[in-house]
Amino acid sequence: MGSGPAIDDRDVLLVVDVQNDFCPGGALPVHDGDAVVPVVVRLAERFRHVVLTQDWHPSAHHSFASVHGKAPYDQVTLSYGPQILWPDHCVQETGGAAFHRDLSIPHAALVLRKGFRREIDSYSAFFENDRTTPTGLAGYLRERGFARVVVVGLAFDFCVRFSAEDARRLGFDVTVVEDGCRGIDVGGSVAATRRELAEQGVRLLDTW
Ligand code: VGL
Ligand code: ZN
Repeated sequence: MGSGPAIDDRDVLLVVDVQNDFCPGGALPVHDGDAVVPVVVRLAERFRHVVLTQDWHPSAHHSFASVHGKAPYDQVTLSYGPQILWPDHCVQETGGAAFHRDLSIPHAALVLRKGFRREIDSYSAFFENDRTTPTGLAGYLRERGFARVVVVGLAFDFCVRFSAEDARRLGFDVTVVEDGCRGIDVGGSVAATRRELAEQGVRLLDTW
């Protein structure tokens, strides 16, 4: 316990999308996704400041393959660019959109929902997939005076990746803790994520 760098009051833990649909048995299961839960809970106990994100789609969301009559994991071009199509997942107020039942982080201060506009997906906790429409999280973190963002959750190669990259671009010091993440790995996306994060100056730790 407590083996990683010291945690101080300017650090915030960002817990991305630890929801039933991304866990085994869910609609868009990430291999071993539920294995992050005990890791994230223990890590969160050591942070004073924690923010959770929740993927939160209306039915017939445009990231759903079913809407386009296509197969999951096909790609299409939407108004804002390429979009991978997913099985219907994290539909608002369904059990699949709920946090994993063992994700117990009572002191989390903010739950940020994303992906709630039907026409646009939102992998990042900071911007929708047009990369310009803000969620407001950057303003929240700045106003609270946080300097370092530590990112864990699901999926490593999508929502964790986009959130970490945007946080870095916005000027935060960013660390991703890999044993608190699992990936989907579409066409080598896990390896590409590791490379890309390192290139952008995001620190990757195996564990903390
Ligand atoms: C995610 C695909 C679709 C994620 C969300 O949380 O990484 N991936 N929606
Ligand atoms: Zn989604």
